Amino acid sequence: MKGRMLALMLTGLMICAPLLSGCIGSDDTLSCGEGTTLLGDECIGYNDVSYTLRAENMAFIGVGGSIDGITNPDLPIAVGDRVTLTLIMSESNLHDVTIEYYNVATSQLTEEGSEDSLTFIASAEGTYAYYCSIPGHRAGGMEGNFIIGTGQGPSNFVEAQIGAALDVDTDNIARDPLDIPPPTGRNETADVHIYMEAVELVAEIQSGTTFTYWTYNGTVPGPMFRARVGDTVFVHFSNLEENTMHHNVDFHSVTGQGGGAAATETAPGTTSVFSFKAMHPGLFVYHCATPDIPTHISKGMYGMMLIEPEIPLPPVDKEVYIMQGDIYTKWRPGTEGHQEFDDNALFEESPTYVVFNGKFATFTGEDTIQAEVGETMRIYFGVGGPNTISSFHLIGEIFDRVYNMGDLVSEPMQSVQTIAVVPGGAVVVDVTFDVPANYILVDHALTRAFHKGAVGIIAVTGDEDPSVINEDA
Ligand SMILES: [Cu+2]
Repeated sequence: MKGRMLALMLTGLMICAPLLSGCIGSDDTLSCGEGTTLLGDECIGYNDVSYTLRAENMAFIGVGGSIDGITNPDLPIAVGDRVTLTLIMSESNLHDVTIEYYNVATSQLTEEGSEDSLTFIASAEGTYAYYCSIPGHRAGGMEGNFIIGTGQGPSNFVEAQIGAALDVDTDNIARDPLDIPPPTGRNETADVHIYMEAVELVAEIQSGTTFTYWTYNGTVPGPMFRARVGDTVFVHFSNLEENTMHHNVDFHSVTGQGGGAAATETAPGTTSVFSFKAMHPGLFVYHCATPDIPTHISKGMYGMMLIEPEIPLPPVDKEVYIMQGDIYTKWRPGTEGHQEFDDNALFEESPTYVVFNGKFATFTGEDTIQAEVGETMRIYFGVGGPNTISSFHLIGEIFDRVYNMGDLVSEPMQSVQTIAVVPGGAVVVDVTFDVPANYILVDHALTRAFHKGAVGIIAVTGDEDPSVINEDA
């Protein structure tokens, strides 16, 4: 497509004898005169057509003429017209206009009042989308159509091939599941300061395949924080200067506007601080709530905060922090190269990856979680989502205690095989390992585990106990 467009543009610029109807040709080459363009094997004259759109609140608004004030207007064009489309920023954000079929785009604009244009010759009849290519913005509503000729056209659009894998900014995007602050050990309230940084970075989603993540503190999920009910928590939230997007945090543990999202809305290169009182105990999710919110979450912006109750949970031998998320990419798992975010898949809620701690089959190989026979493990498990419910299950074990929905005040459920954890929800499970085995963590909607990546291993070593299981009986 690119080569053909280039040829069209060049032929449009070439000058031949001005009084000819535009064409100079031999048997297999044709070039067209100024003001004409090659369509099929004919040179025809073109008109110049201009449209202007402004970007505002996740939409394109028409400026002037028949499209004035219309949201995501249809833009009619005659076949062969030379089209100039100008984008004006009506807000500070990050937007562009892309027409994938014609392989043209404006530059990505940030400043309110800035503008850029693109030009192409509408050589093919049909309906072709214009949209903002910033991840999530098309799904968020920044999409309209060029209607070229009748709008009925060839559907000869070829799906793009994946590009080469990018250099990574980190060796491992997955947060270490054992990296959890210890219990507060306090029986009175205190002021607690937490420090968070929005970090946009490239990492492997699986071996040979990279993805651009948006994170808190450089990992998925972000840090687990720990406070006690009644504490005052001071949140220090920075957005790195080199980032492209605004970010913020909605804490489910916060009582008040947006869970702190309004107070933490932060442009690249700046820091926000706010405080809240932890009114309720429980295990709470936090996540980004900057539009397009599902995209910011899917790309990795979630984590959890444990607000300990007045009567703490019984102590355990080992604590583990795991979160599930669903990721929407253009190509299926196993495709090597740099995965791109897919707005259509997000809209259809059809994730290509469903993962623990941000990565396909995390906690396998050298990242397998280790434990010993007789240990009791407490798993803090949450779903960042944005969309899929987890049917959380540990193959080969039964959860002894389940603090359902992250409720740490009620009596726990007991002897549970599988627990549903909703997006934006969490659970605390305790499990004691009776015999050695490779216990397999899954979302028991098993396509997600074995095709999309929601699988991990807890390798338990120690003495066999044939009274529990005898594989040679
Ligand atoms: Cu964000």
